[in-house]
Amino acid sequence: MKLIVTGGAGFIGSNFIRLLLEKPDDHLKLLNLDKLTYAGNLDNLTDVSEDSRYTFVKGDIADILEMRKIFEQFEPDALINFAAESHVDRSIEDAAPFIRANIQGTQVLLDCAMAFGTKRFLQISTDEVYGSLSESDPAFTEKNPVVPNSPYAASKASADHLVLAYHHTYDMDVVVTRCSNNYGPYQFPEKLIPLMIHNALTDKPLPVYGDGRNIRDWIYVKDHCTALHEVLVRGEAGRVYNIGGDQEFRNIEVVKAILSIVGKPESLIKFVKDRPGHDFRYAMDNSRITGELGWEPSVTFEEGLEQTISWYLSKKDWVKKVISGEYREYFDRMYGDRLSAN
Ligand code: NAD
Ligand code: TDX
Repeated sequence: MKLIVTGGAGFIGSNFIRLLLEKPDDHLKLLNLDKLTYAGNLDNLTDVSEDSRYTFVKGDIADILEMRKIFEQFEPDALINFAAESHVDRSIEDAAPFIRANIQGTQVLLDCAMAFGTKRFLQISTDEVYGSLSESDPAFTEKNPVVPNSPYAASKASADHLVLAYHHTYDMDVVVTRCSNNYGPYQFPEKLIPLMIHNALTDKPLPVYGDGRNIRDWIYVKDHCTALHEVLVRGEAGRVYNIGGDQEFRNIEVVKAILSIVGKPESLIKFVKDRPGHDFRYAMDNSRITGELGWEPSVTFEEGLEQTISWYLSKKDWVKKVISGEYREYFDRMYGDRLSAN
């Protein structure tokens, strides 16, 4: 199979590529297509870069001319679209890059897939398209309405609608997955878990938004990747599959668990100004993927968090490299006032 993986230099995409290349499949040809934004990092894939089944091409999924050339040359059988602007806080600062990458980029890929006869299109989406739950609401099923709240979530929801519309209108073989919060190796330290690990290890304040009672459903990235492989190979065309870890925790519980594992005091926790429009709770009902494809999450939050912290401890150079330059400016913009105002 010839497979294009867009956004393969990011957190989940690089974990997915590693999972595929670990399988002894001589028929696989994998093209990693990534723009290498601040979140894309080829160091995430140094261990597989010499694999003869793997190629990397730098490109912007929203650039139709570039994309047409790549499709023409590679002639993919399938495409899995991870490429996106993925951080909610950045979308609140400036929505424009999210509209371009997440919506326009998806439209360009769909048009190329249609024009060049790509047989399967897997769109990686998120639980955030369903909006927010209260404490007592049942978890999201695929039948929940799509009511996104942040510019990021709205851009992902738009892309989902486009992908499903191409199935309805042109009978394209598409599948959409919506996953809960991922954590694990190679996650950029702007998201909650890697940021808190990094700050705890370097004795910096841990900025918890609002009162820290917001709830997320955490999934270890490798479990997400095994689910994606099942959906890619066996998912039904035109269908949406929810993927979750069945591990709901309040942010403050997550932060305290990290401090306890690394042996740092809770006095490092700093409650800061809340995220505007902050969704209270996400939770995923996995019954469809479990019932139809037999997939289940296998890593508990305790195991996954221990493994993730060990990984960050063993990859201090990786962290050092990714938090230089643009990251520092972002951190000052995002947290400078918040941390000094409290
Ligand atoms: P990430 O930010 O780590 O990686 C995104 C990758 O996309 C980067 O390598 C970046 O360079 C690339 N990219 C961005 N714009 C591009 C463009 N225009 N053209 C080509 N490449 C581009 O994100 P992630 O956390 O790995 O998320 C991957 C996907 O999974 C995203 O679509 C995200 O919405 C979705 N998702 C993420 C989570 C999560 O918890 N991280 C949960 C559910 C769904
Ligand atoms: O410094 C912080 N302090 C804090 O309290 C950060 C970065 C986050 N938080 C809170 C906000 C959220 O309630 O932690 C929770 C998790 O925040 P993020 O890691 O930014 O994730 P979230 O906004 O939940 O979105 C994530 O899950 C769905 C991913 O970033 C998305 O790409 C994915 O689609």
